[in-house]
Amino acid sequence: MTSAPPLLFLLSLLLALSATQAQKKKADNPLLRGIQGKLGSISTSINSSKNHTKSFCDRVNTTGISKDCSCRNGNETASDEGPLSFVVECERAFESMVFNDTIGLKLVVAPCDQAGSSVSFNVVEKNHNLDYEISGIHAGDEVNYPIPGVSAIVPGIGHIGIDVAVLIFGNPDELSMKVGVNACAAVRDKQVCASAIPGLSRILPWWILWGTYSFGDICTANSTSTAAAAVRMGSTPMERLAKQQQGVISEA
Ligand SMILES: *[C@@H]1O[C@H](CO)[C@@H](O)[C@H](O)[C@H]1NC(C)=O
Ligand SMILES: *[C@@H]1O[C@H](CO)[C@@H](O)[C@H](O)[C@H]1NC(C)=O
Ligand SMILES: *[C@@H]1O[C@H](CO)[C@@H](O)[C@H](O)[C@H]1NC(C)=O
Ligand SMILES: *[C@@H]1O[C@H](CO)[C@@H](O)[C@H](O)[C@H]1NC(C)=O
Ligand SMILES: *[C@@H]1O[C@H](CO)[C@@H](O)[C@H](O)[C@H]1NC(C)=O
Ligand SMILES: *[C@H]1O[C@H](CO)[C@@H](O)[C@H](O)[C@H]1NC(C)=O
Repeated sequence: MTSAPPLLFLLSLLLALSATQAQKKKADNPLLRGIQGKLGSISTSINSSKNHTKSFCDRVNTTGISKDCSCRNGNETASDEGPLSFVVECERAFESMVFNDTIGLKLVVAPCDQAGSSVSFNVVEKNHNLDYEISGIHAGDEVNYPIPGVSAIVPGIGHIGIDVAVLIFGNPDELSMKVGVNACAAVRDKQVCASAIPGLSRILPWWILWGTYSFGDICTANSTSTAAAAVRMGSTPMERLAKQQQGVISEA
């Protein structure tokens, strides 16, 4: 019976080890990593000695991207993009009683933009044949852009405008993004968004891209040293992070 305590000890050690393994596994989940990054513990998952052969889309594909979307790396020949950009194109048909429409969203992301990482979008809406574009949204911004004239009709609330929600903050080394389509309304002086609105929560928000990325190595490898230095100056305003944690855009 004298061997029992060491055995117990070994057993508990094993249990403790497997618990640590489980935690590690959880932290390695790219989706969780993206969300954790958004909530503040960004730097933990960033390893600057990344595989330099991975393109923007290789990295975006393995983080959060909607199955309604495809990613392609920008190139010299296309007019609306440069080689140091990537394009995410998405489409979804919302066949719902409260919102029956098809929305297409094209996102052009320029992580290495010298004025700070930036994004442009183009939204296409089917029912009204609308084609609407916003460009030059820079890191540090968190904005809901109403899609003109497009709304859901929710019983008890009425018309709720449909927005393109764009959050982008950080720099090419640690760029956090969350982009999609959402709908928010003021109800009794409080801003409520789709996920808290019965009937609408089943279809919106439609997040198309979310995550924290490290693109700095691509920017550096493809620019002069001065340009790379300028890129790094598009830094992270931490007030934004705090604001964003309470903001409408941060809801899941
Ligand atoms: C970063 O990744 C490389 C290889 O992928 C690894 O050798 C290195 O130890 C990592 N560094 C840190 C700080 O995690
Ligand atoms: C880097 O990524 C490429 C393509 O994804 C892969 O073929 C290659 O093996 C990777 N290299 C390392 C060292 O991980
Ligand atoms: C450049 O992008 C366009 C799409 O915008 C694509 O048709 C073309 O094949 C691309 N060229 C290269 C060399 O990848
Ligand atoms: C949505 O609209 C299409 C025609 O535009 C119609 O056929 C379909 O029944 C509608 N769906 C709902 C849920 O209202
Ligand atoms: C960056 O430069 C490297 C080597 O100069 C090249 O292989 C790679 O395709 C470039 N990446 C982009 C996005 O242009
Ligand atoms: C993601 O990146 C490109 C662009 O969509 C695509 O060709 C590829 O199949 C996707 N998946 C990857 C790289 O795993």
